[in-house]
Order: sequence, then structure tokens, then C-alpha cells
Amino acid sequence: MTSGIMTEIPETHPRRDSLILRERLVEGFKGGIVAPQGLIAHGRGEAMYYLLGERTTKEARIAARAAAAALLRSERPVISVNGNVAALASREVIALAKTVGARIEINLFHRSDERVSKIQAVLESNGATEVVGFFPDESIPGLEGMRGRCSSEGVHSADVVLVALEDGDRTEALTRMGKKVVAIDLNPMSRTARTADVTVVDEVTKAFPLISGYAEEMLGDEDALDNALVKYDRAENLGAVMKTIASNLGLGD
Ligand code: PTJ
Repeated sequence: MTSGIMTEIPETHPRRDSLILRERLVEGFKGGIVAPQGLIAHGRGEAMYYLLGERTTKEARIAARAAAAALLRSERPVISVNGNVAALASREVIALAKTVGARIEINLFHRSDERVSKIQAVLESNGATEVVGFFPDESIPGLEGMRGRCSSEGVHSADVVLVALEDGDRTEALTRMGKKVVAIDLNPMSRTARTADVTVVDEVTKAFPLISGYAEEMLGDEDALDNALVKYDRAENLGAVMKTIASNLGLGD
């Protein structure tokens, strides 16, 4: 869903990749997919990405391996999608869902039926088949209003939920429900990053293909799955990410 007036970005522009993501979000906003607040949330992500050196760190790779293993070991994995994720990474979400056999649930912080159906249309036009979320018939205890609604066939009955650009309240509520949470979040200090069982600190368009790649590589290899999970320690991983940021800021150890 585009308005067809995307700003042309020169091939040679040094910040081309970043500008393309901005354009996708602006298009998503104009098309009613992205909430206005989503544009601000992206700015926060951009700032964190800049501090990380705008690259995929070794820690993100270790976490992405563990994320892939958690999803492959799951009986009922669900990928939760919001407006920003749909605008930036619909195809990447669908590819991962197919690889690990996950359902996709649309879960919005600023929910409206209109936005849910637009996001569903975008996902389906990109090949998604099992999208739930339009009729949320269950609740996430501790989250009030529409924000706390979810689908019985999706998040409510999932054992592992992947969230990206997620609000800390929902991440905490999901872990209280006993879900294993895999998060993609560029801010290693966010509540989501510090609450999820596995946190991949990377840009969402990079993180999804990274997790998919590891999932394909480890499919059916139980030793590799064990190894990926044993090698990951969230506190240690986030600590190392913080050190990278400190070093990029010239703060040393
Ligand atoms: O579509 P809705 O209604 O569900 O609303 C979604 C937003 C994004 C508005 C909502 O979830 C929100 O307000 O998110 P927060 O609390 O601002 O959290 C967003 C987190 O994602 C922050 O920690 C950002 O650093 C991080 N982030 C932003 N852009 C990216 C990102 N992480 C990975 N990739 C990004 N492109």
C-alpha cells in the first residue's frame, strides 16, 4: 500500500539504507498502517542504531541463533506484528513464519480495526496465509483496554512469542503469562530488551533475515539447537552490546 510519491533517494547517498527505511515508514503512515507514534518510535531506534555503528554486532548474531533455536523448539510459535514491523519487514516476517512454522498475529498498541485490516491486507498481499488478530477473543492479564486483547489461536495459546519494537508493558505481561519471549529491539536498555528471554539488538529488517538464516541452517539439528541456546546469556549479551555503544562513544571500558 503506497501513495506512489516516495521521495527518490540517490543510489550514491551515504545514508541511503536509513533513508529508505524512513520512506517506507512515511508511506506506511500515509497508507494508514503506521501509527503517528510509530514515526517517533523509529527515531528512537535510529538513534540507538547510530550508537551501535549501524551494523549487526557479534552479540546480535549470537542472540539471533538463540532466537531461531527457541522458535524451532517451540510447539506453538507466534510472531506478533505491529504497524512499524508491517511497514518495514512484512516479507521478512512471513519468511521467518514459514521457516519455523509460526502463526502471525497483528497486535497493536494504538489499535483500530481499520489499521488491523490494512496490516492484514499488506501481510496477505505478501503471501501470509495464517494471520490472526482481527477478532481478539482473549486477554493478556495485567494489560488494560484493547492493548491487552489478543487471539486465542495466536498469542494466547502460544508458548513462544516473537515481538519486535514492543512496548515494555506487553513484554512483561507476556512473560508473566509464562510465554517465552523473543524480542527484536535496538535499545539494549529498554524494558522489553531486559525482560525478554532472548533479545536480538539489531534493526528489524536485518534481524528477521538473520534469525531465518540460522533457523534454516539448524533445522533438524538438535545439537545445534542445544548449543545455540546454551551459548546465549541475555545479561551477558546486553552487557557486551552496552560496551560496544560505550566504545563507539569513546568512553572506553
Ligand atoms: O503499531 P502500534 O500501534 O502497535 O504502535 C507501535 C509503536 C512502535 C508505536 C509502539 O510499539 C511503541 O511506542 O514502541 P516503543 O515503546 O517506542 O518501543 C519501540 C522500541 O523499538 C524502542 O526501544 C526502539 O529503540 C526500538 N526500535 C525502533 N525502531 C526500530 C527498533 N528496533 C529495531 N528496529 C527498528 N527499526
